[in-house]
Amino acid sequence: MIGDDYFELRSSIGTELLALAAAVRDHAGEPEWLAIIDNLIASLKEPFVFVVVGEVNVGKSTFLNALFGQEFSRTGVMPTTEKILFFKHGPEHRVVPVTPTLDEVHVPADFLRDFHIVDTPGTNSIENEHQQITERFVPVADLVIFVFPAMNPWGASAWQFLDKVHREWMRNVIFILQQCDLRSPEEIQVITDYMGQLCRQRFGREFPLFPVSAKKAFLARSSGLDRERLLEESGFHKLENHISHAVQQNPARMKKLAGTLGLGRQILEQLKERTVANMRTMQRKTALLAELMSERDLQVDRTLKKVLPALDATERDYHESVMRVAGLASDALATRKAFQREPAPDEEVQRPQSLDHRLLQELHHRAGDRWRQTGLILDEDCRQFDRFMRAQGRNILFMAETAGKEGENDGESEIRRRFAARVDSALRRFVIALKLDEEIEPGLLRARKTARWLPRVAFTVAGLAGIAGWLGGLVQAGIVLGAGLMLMAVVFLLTQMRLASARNAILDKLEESSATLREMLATQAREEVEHAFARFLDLLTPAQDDALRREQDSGSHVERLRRLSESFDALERRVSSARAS
Ligand SMILES: Nc1nc2c(ncn2[C@@H]2O[C@H](COP(=O)(O)OP(=O)(O)OP(=O)(O)O)[C@@H](O)[C@H]2O)c(=O)[nH]1
Ligand SMILES: [Mg+2]
Repeated sequence: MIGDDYFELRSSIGTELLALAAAVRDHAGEPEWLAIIDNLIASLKEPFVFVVVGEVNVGKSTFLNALFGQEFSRTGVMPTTEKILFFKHGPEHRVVPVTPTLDEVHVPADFLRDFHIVDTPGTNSIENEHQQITERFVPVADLVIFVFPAMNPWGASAWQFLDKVHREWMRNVIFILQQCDLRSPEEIQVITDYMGQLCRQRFGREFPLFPVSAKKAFLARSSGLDRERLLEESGFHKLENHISHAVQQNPARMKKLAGTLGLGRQILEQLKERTVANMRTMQRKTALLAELMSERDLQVDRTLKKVLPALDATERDYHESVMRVAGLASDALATRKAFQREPAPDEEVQRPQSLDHRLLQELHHRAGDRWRQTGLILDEDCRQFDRFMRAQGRNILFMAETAGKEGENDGESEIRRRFAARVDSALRRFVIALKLDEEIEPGLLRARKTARWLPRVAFTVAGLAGIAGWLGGLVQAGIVLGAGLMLMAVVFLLTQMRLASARNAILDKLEESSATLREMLATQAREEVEHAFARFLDLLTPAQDDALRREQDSGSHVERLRRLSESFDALERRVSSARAS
């Protein structure tokens, strides 16, 4: 097909412009850019205009039909084309009269999308229309085809018409010597030589001249019989090459393609710039988020370190509290308690003060402020990190208006409240787990059991001493009394030992639990610090995921535009080499 290379190049440019439009849409480019690209794509479709001129019945219409391989223009032995016919593509065959001398003919033939064909009546029959053709169609024509009949190419009207063609448009003119099958090759040679000479004389230049037989070419194309030979003889090969070349090298068209590419390139570069800037922003964002993440971790460590002094001090507080509680335990397990009368089950007794309660009180009293202070530190650290994060992320993670905004700042903060409550509950859990009060009762019970032997022993000793005195005299009684007193002393000591072991058990437990308390408080504090700083993770993690995804996306956008840019490079090279040749 005529101008295949050109149309291939043009459609490649169209494809890349479509790809560019898609990229503009996907990468949120300016709407004006899309409008420009749409216009460029539409203007690419602007068809070539071929105008055919010649005398009546020289085979102009046959030539056009042969050139495009379709019988779209009527031909005949009698003068056939009576008006100027402007052929263009349309969904169905339709003739639209435009002026009394011009019809627009819509034909559903594909080649008419790329070519608009102006077929004219013979120059000798249309004196009046000459002006219309020369003024209206020749200036817009990409190719003006003058058809001369081989039997008589010297008819005056065609040559006169040529005189009227403005010099400027002459470069688009080609000569066709039609119906060459009616002449011998030698005659054709003589005619073409002479036509060349005539042109030089009349116009000071020659026009590309092609002796052809449209009849043979049309036969070759329509019947397909003996195709190659007929085509060869028709002279169309050379002619078509020339027209293709003319289409391909058409300076105005090439300039237009170059211009189209240039405009597309400008949009592409702007889009690229924007996308690269976007990618850089995303890279900065992910880097900043990574930095904030690790800074957050570091801050957690720093805040945890600030908890250490409170832990150390609480250990000391605990030891002091233990002293107090130990005193209370000693009271509860005092010797006299073992020898007191055991209360009846339903009797109202003043219960000894709870060691658990006392220990908790002591711990609250001593360590309460310290932990409130620690809560304050945690709260302040969180606020500080919040400020730091917002300042660092200003305009990148946070819009300017929210960048300065902190979390709520009113009264006792949630962090402090929660921290105090959790530390308190840790202390409670610790004390409850000690079960100090539960140790007292069994210890006392054991001591009482032992103590209960004392009156029995006393009674027995008194009885035995009486009997010994009555039977053996005073000495015997004295011995029994002495032994009895010793036995009582043993019971007394045993009771005291029982009490002491209960007390010691409590004291040991208290002393040993120091590490447990520290561990429980440390765990709780760590949990609280991590919980308090987790709010930043809630903010930073999704932001980081999002930024990473966007960074990847913008990376692939940049890559996509880079590939598009390469395609533009290749097309620009093709256009400039076509323009250069
Ligand atoms: N032998 C021969 N006859 C041809 C050739 N081309 C066209 N003809 C004949 O010439 C006659 C006129 O052909 P058309 O194509 O209608 O000529 P035209 O120049 O369009 O005529 P108008 O529209 O009337 O000006 C027809 O009978 C064709 O068959 C050719 O290459 N060789
Ligand atoms: Mg005709």
